[in-house]
Amino acid sequence: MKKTLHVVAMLLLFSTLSFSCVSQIIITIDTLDFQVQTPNTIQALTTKIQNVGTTAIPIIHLELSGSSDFAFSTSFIWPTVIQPGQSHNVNVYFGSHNVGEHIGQIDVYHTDSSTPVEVIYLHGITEDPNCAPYGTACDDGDGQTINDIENGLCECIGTPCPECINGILPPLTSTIVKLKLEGFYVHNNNKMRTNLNYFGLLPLQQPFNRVPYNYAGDESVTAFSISVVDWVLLTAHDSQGNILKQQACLLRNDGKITSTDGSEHIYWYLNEPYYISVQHQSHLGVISADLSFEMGKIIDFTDANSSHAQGQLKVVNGTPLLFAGDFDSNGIINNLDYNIWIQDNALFNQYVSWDADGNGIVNNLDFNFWDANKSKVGSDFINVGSSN
Ligand SMILES: [Ca+2]
Ligand SMILES: [Ca+2]
Ligand SMILES: [Ca+2]
Repeated sequence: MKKTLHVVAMLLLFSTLSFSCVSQIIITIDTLDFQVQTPNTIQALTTKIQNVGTTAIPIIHLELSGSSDFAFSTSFIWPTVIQPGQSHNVNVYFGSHNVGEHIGQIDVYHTDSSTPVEVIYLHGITEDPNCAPYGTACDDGDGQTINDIENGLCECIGTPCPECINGILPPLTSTIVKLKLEGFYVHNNNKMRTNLNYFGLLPLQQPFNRVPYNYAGDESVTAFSISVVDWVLLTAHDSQGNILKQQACLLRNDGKITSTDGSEHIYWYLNEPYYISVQHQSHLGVISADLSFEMGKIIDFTDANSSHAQGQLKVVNGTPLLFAGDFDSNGIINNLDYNIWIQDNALFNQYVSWDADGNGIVNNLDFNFWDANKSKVGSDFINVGSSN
């Protein structure tokens, strides 16, 4: 049987650019994607190495590694110098006798260096004639991937979409949240203390990956800006209180909550209006008064006139504050919290949930916050889905 051989060029990532300030080289395309419909065909693509700097690039050479299904040639003889503004073509050929996925790379070296200064990645698929052609729409059965297509090897592959629900990206909304913690609040300057940050006690990874939060997010920072007070956990709830989404965020000393990248807008991909609750490890959580589905919705728990203050906040000298003293973070301030404090009530330079005033020291001052607030119960909604 005679088959017609088609070469289908799927140049998927042709717009990708690679920059390097050090080498002053641009490789026009840093990933070359080939598609070969059947075995024993050859496909050629060209990439370009260009000196975009103002000085000559030292003598360099190229090395091909990985799959034997690739070969390359250049438009001039190596080694050489690439002058400013000059560019040179690198021709890459792909062909295989074997059905399958093939990966290789071309490393670009300065001759005086043993590590490549740039890399051209190569990717090819030799399609299996018995499978659906590459690009055929399919369903990989995963609701958190989109644009699912056959890869020519009888596999359905989707593009990761962590925010997707049932394979559809919901609308984007955002909230801006502000609050003050009773224990951390310093009335003299209307800000919260940043001792935990100043003394290097704050964990770089989000701290809610424990009972009762059981939040497994991977939020982290490499360093804290000086205004950061502590971590807080934001949760979007549906009208019944069920958890829709969660995000570990940072509380600033002025009361604003930011994402780990510093954004005051906390973004949510959601299909329905939602409440926002905020939890802090030594304070009772709070939840917004109304369902919202508004971009940039401001939820200000520091506004004494806000309906959010109804019973959830403690107004001290006119300033609404989250109640301190929930040392086991379960939404109720009671004897169980006292028991935690009494077991370990003389600590120094520690990050613990029974340090109610957030100064890194556990002592009677932390007990006093618990004592003033004991028997206070937080919103039921906040504890839906937690394991307390
Ligand atoms: Ca999918
Ligand atoms: Ca408690
Ligand atoms: Ca303390």
